[in-house]
Amino acid sequence: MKIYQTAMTPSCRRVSIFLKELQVEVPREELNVRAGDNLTDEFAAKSVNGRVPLLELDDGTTICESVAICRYFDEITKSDKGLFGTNAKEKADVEMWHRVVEFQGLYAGFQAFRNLTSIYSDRETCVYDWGVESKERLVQFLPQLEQRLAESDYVASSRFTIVDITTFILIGFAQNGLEIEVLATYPNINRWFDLVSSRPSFQ
Ligand SMILES: N[C@@H](CCC(=O)N[C@@H](CS)C(=O)NCC(=O)O)C(=O)O
Repeated sequence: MKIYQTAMTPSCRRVSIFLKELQVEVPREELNVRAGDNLTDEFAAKSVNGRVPLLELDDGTTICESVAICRYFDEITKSDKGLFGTNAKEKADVEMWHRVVEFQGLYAGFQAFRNLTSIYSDRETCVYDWGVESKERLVQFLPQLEQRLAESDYVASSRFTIVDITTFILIGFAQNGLEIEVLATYPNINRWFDLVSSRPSFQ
């Protein structure tokens, strides 16, 4: 098996941190998505969404979408770390917060970056105003996250879960990719960010 990735991209980093948490090593093939390595017919034939990360299994079948890849490894390793939750309520909370953080935070952030920078104008129509609006939606989501982390040590549960990995990727992307000053503005996000950053898998 192997993972096709562009290591520095947020979605690939999300999978890499998750695999480190599970202490699973998977061979990688590095692609340059900015140069269009994912736009070839060969890659399109392997991937439903045409993006990285993409997991290729030994039988030649493939899985795209970073959360689907994480879930696959969580299942096959029979992990007892409960990164997707342990009981009915916690699993539902993980699912709920994961969707909230992805749809209101990460997806908005990606749309902001792609449309403000026109980084992928060779493959999609970039709409600057949609970038501005998407960035604003992400900015408006941050107080909700701050409130949650004022009440809970971690985002979805009282323990570390996959949602903390996704949220860590989101905050790093907001700070560095979109120049939103998150950590200096929100003390509880800052407290949580220090907590998760100290985990070996985040180094
Ligand atoms: N929802 C997907 C997002 C994948 C994604 O957008 N990957 C980006 C890198 S972070 C990519 O492949 N970009 C190249 C392109 O859009 O052509 C996931 O979680 O895997």
